Amino acid sequence: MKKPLISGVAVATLGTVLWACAPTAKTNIGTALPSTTPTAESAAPPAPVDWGRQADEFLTNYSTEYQKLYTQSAEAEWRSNTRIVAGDSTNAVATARANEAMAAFTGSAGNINELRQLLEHKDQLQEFQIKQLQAALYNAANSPQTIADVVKRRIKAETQQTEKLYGFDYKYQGKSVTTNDLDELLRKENSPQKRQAIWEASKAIGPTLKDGLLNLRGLRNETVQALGYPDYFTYQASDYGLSRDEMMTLVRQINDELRPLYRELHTYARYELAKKYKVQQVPDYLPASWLPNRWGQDWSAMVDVKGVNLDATLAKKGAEWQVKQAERFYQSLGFQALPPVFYEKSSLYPLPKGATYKKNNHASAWHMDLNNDVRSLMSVEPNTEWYETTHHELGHIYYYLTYTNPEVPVLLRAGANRAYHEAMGSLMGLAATQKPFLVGLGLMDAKAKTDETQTLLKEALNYVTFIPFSSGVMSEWENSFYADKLPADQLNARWWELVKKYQGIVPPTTRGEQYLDPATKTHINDDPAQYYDYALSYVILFQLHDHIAKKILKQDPHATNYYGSKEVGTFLADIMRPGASKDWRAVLKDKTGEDLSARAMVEYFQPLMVYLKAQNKGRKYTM
Ligand code: X8Z
Ligand code: ZN
Repeated sequence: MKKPLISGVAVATLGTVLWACAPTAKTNIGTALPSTTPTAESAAPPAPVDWGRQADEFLTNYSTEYQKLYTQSAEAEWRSNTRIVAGDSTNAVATARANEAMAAFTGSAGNINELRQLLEHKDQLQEFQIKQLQAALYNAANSPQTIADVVKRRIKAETQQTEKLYGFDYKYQGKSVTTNDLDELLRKENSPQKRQAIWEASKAIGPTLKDGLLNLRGLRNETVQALGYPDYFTYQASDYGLSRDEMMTLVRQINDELRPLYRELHTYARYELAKKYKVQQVPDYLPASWLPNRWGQDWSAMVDVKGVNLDATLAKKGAEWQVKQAERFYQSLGFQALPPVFYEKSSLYPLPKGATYKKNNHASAWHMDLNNDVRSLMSVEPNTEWYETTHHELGHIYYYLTYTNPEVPVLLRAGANRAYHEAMGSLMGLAATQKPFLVGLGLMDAKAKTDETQTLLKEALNYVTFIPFSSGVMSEWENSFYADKLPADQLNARWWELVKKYQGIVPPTTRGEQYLDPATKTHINDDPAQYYDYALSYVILFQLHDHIAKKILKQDPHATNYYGSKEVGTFLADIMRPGASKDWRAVLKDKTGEDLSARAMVEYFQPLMVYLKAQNKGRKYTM
């Protein structure tokens, strides 16, 4: 989840601050500026305004108040996401209040006016100041107090949607199940009939979220329109300095570049899964219930690589070991140990059976006070998926800790862009599954003969299959939903149209408008119009990995061992340390010599093309 303020799944994105509060949040910052127009009475011409000093004063005051309100909001959100009690509105009320206070401050007319005025004098300001002012103005657009009532309603609707989303009681075969249970069943079950029932159970939440989501679309769009953004999707894309069209062009290009490989994987999976489920007629499109993931975004559980059984190894080690091991990996690169607060206050594991409350079931990382209070919210179980997710979340945590330094002001404590924040930990997740790493840590027998092609296939079923989902289905649907005002009676039809077009997947039975399958993806509700972050993060991840393997470690990108390399740690920390104070394009160019491009990702999987083409020889291609 990307909570508003905890931005991005909890990544603190600058762009998501909301909240409006009572008059208490008023500060005098907005009135601190001297008038620029001399009055009739003034005898002497006014002294020239020192805009640089003015900006400094404003930013100092603003940042202090912002950090305080952000912290209060994060604490309230933390409670709302870790303790969901049916019928108890205590947390929801407290969260709404904290978020309103935040909104009243960040979106106050005084602050907006002053920010605009200061930004009119860019030529007299430093780059560093301009960036902070722009970040504050971006935040303001999410809660302009000129339409305080709309913002307030949006905050309330968001809190309610979160409670519905994570308070839902999933049922399979008459019993309550967790999303972890459903995921495990989808990875393991071999009967197509049972698979369909499991898949349908995982989609039962959709209709319960429909009214809330439609209401939120209106409120989110209306909120940002007050500051001149045409719609919420455009607003989110602007955080990258891109227009809506530019963002869509970028993600479509990424999708096109990976398409030939995806087409081979799709053909391969149709034939292999038909064999596995003993279905005579190979379907032209993959039934959604055949895939080992609720949305078909990760198919890696389809393949077991002989000699590697990571799941079995992890099962023996246990969930706690996984978190500690991920921390050790970061430490081996030179990062510090996690601060005690991380272990004291995080919520890392599933709730005990019989708990009387629920918690957010999607992984996230939180920068509670934009300082050293960092926490993660997960439901870690010992398996490969959570092993990677643990590395992913610690990537956010170490990003937070690294840009929390005196050189980076509070307003710029965010990723170079949101995708970088998502890329760091996913990169470490990839590195932590490569053979030399596993052998080095004794997680795999050094003498085990493993098939490199099968290993690469398993990776492709994880990383490549994700691209049509993220850059295609999710981004296109949210673009339609927010910017093109997709009619309320076409929400599910549009979703399945995109799923077929981009993923080549179809639902097991007709899914009419009584369902709302996109809403089963948590991000659609609580991390809106940002899912391309993940598509871009995979592209960046492979660019960083390619550089690390070839230039730093001098190893084959397919078989690396980052463990213990301080040079790798320095490389990553150098990207993290400036936070959002450097231009994201410049960072990539400086560090890898390349512009953003799927080149490295395509190159990494290229050896697989030959194998897949041979496997698919004589098979019917349908995409
Ligand atoms: O949502 C996430 C992270 C959030 S911090 C766990 N991811 C995407 C997803 O689960 O859909 C990571 C990769 C894709
Ligand atoms: Zn993340």
